[in-house]
Amino acid sequence: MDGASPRHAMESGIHTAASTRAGNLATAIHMTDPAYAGNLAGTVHSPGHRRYPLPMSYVDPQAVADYARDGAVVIRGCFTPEQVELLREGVARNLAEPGPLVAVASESSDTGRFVEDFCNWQRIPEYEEFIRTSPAAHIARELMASEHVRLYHDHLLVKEAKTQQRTPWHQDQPYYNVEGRQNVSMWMPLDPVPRESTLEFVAGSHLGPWLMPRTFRDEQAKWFPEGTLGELPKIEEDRDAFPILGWELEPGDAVWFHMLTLHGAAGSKSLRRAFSLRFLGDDMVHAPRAWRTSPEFAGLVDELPAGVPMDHPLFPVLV
Ligand SMILES: O=C(O)CCC(=O)C(=O)O
Repeated sequence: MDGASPRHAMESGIHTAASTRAGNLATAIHMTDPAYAGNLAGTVHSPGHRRYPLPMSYVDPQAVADYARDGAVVIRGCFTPEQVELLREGVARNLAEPGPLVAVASESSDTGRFVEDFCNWQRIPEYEEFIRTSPAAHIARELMASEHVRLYHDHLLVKEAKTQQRTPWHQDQPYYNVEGRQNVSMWMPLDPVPRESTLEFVAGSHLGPWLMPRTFRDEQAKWFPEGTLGELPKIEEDRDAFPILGWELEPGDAVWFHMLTLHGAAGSKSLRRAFSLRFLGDDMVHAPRAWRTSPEFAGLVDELPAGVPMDHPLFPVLV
């Protein structure tokens, strides 16, 4: 199903877009309530008594329900132009001074380039400011239905103009060194993204099995040994058979998806800078691997046993 949706908000701040293919509904939420920028949703006042603050809600309950059902949801306008600009500055700094995990995920013959970098928040001040001051962690908390939110890592994904390289369909969780159900990844573009090159999701795949992670360019099984996990279906060869969600996006919008949700993206005709944050909820624990994870957290296995929360300075609790 395509979740491409009109960008106008209805009075309630929620609009529902009919799917063009599979007939399911994809709901896009507009954060139009000015209260979201503050800390309190309101107060309860009973005569003669003090006012009790109500806990702030950053996310419409419909988005929380959609996330639980589909494993992916779009939240429109969740970040201000200033927050988008802050990240553009961070990305410029990151590209000028790449970190040790930087990688080019496209062929040298590509007419563009797909550049990724990971785990830079401690050295890129704009990233840390965004992580600590934007509503991202609060939104993550509500989507994960978690009391606390821990940062897992940041991930930069830049497709230069004319990049042909697809992001192959994959789940993120099998590449990682964590396990549990309460998690969410935020992916926000810093440039307008048309429907044809947006990040897409297979609705409901977060409820299914782990599938074999492979290298993007040559499909090698560098993580789980061959045969230990089922193979991904050939989604691109039979797109109509899958409930595919995807939304045209503007800077300030973000898509939020579960670490087990199958996702992928086409190449991009125009520059597509995307910044992603991965969040961990209460039930997420360390799952050391016998192989190099992506991203790798070198030496962590010596500091954090298996099965415990990711209680380490690399993974600060944000909320
Ligand atoms: O930006 C892309 O093309 C891919 C994004 C992705 O796979 C991810 O954020 O996990």
